[in-house]
Amino acid sequence: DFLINVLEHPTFINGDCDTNFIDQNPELFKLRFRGSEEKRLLNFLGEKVVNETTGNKADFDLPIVPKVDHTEMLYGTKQILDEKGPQGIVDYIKSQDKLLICDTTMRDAHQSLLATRVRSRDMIKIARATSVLAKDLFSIEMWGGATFDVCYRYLRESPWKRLEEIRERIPNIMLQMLFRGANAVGYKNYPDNVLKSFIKQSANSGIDVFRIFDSLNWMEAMKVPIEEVLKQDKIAEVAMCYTGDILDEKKTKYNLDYYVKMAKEIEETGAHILAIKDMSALLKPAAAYKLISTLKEEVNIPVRLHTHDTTGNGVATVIMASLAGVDIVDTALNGVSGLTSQPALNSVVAALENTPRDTGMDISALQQLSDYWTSVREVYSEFESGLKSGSVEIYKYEIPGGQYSNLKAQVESFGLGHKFTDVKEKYLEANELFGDIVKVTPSSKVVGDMAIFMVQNDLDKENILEKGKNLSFPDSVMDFYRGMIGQPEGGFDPELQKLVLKGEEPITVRPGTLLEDVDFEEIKKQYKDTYKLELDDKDAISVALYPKVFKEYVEYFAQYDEYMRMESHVFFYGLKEGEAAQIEVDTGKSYMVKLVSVGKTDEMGRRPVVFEVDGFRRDIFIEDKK
Ligand code: 3PY
Ligand code: ZN
Repeated sequence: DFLINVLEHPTFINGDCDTNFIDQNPELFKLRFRGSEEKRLLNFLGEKVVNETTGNKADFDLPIVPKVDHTEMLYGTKQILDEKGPQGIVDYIKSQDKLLICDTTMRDAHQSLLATRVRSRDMIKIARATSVLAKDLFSIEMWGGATFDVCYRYLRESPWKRLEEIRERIPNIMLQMLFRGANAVGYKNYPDNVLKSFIKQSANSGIDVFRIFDSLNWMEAMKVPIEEVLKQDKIAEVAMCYTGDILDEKKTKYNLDYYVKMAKEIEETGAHILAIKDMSALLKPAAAYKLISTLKEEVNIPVRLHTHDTTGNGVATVIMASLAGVDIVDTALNGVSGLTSQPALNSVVAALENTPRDTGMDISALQQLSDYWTSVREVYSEFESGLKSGSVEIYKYEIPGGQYSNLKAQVESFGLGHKFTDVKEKYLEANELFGDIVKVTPSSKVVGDMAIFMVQNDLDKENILEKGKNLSFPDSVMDFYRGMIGQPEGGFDPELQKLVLKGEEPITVRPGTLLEDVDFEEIKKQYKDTYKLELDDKDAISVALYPKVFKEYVEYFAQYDEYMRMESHVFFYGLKEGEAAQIEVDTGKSYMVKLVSVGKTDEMGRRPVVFEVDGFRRDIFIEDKK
């Protein structure tokens, strides 16, 4: 039971169109499920109120969007890239004395603080103001990492639309994404044609800077994505993940020489920028100074620092990096900075005022943006991790920010909440067993899963070879030893590899060389046959990356519509009895909806919910699932 959008379009209904109209509006030929938009909206709200929030809703003030005058065309890094290409950007960076700033508010900050839950609505509303008030930003990180998955899975919105809508409103600043090398925006290796198509499409949809990393710092795994970004004439920023502590002479594996060697290998790939990716906030201020001053001597391409503030030392690390000559740093607007997020942007800008590395950015303009995000954050409080202060135990455990704030919940879900400290100790021990590996998505999950497994089965370094004979190890650990995540520095311990794989042969080549190309036309055909849906190239890529998640996303729309334009407090909490809100749905229509009352459960297990829509009473029933 489907409708084609064009049949409802006023221009089409009035007959005011020729075939150009159709060429210019391809979205009109998308199929969608039939049903009353209004009824679906009320069901969505009713479901929230009856089964999720049960009428408990705090009062939220709508975040205030600063008014800006944006009549003048702003000239920023995006124009440099478009006019002069990637080399133009490299030349621009090299010609600056000021410290260049990237704002991660729309990606890593909320991924690390708010379980990646910030909706496009809250970003799109502030995008225009950001393009003006933060016009001197080097780039804005707003895509990649976990955002892609979470958009479909939890927010029920399209990450592609997010990108395109933000691109439209921020025409002057480069947009940036985090790309997990062979894992793209997922957790496993994908075939080469998926990686290439994804990069090409992302570039077309608005991404200018691709930060590419590999979770084991394995250069081989990054080559295909690097080549594709270069081919697209976008910025290839290649990262080395920072692990260990270069100040500690007892730690010999990831020492200064290791990073210098890797930096040179990165430069040789043709990368435009070298990034130090300090996902676990291990880079101490003095180490940052030492590492960056050395890299500035050893490589010619610009150097960027990405760090987190998990230990509370983040701003100090950024300032020391700046003194050592780092070109660009990642920070987040103060309202969403600190703890497992990035160091504070406004604080860094203020600290450097009237120094040789003055960023030139306007403190009071940035304050308005930060205030906006402080009030947005209120709506997402249920996704906060509960961490209240920085913690230096992270130097010992080397757990990345996002995993650190999630691990407790994961451990609790196994009924091991009381053993959280043991799990952290086992994380350390598991890492040692693996030969001290880089830990970042997805390799950090291997170590985390192994740590929990060791606690569950009373395993330690001494008994694992004996006890492990009769155990089947977690999938992620199996994949690691199979070589499906790549090859770690120093190789695998052969004894452990045998123990885990129990006779299965591991691979030593890049997994992508063994994976068959995905057939995008076949994906489109399947969706047409099963759902009567015409997928575009972007959707087909999403299916290749997340087959199950995308299928659930599509099936969700049998019941509801996409509510990307709905305010977040309504999206997450519905309405309170007596509360009214103007609700815009994605077809562009808008309804004034008031929740009048929620009645008692009847003999059929349903609760009557009464609304008023544009002044008319509407009664629906919602099954009480509690
Ligand atoms: C991600 O892969 O999502 C990260 O942010 C890694 O640090
Ligand atoms: Zn990060």
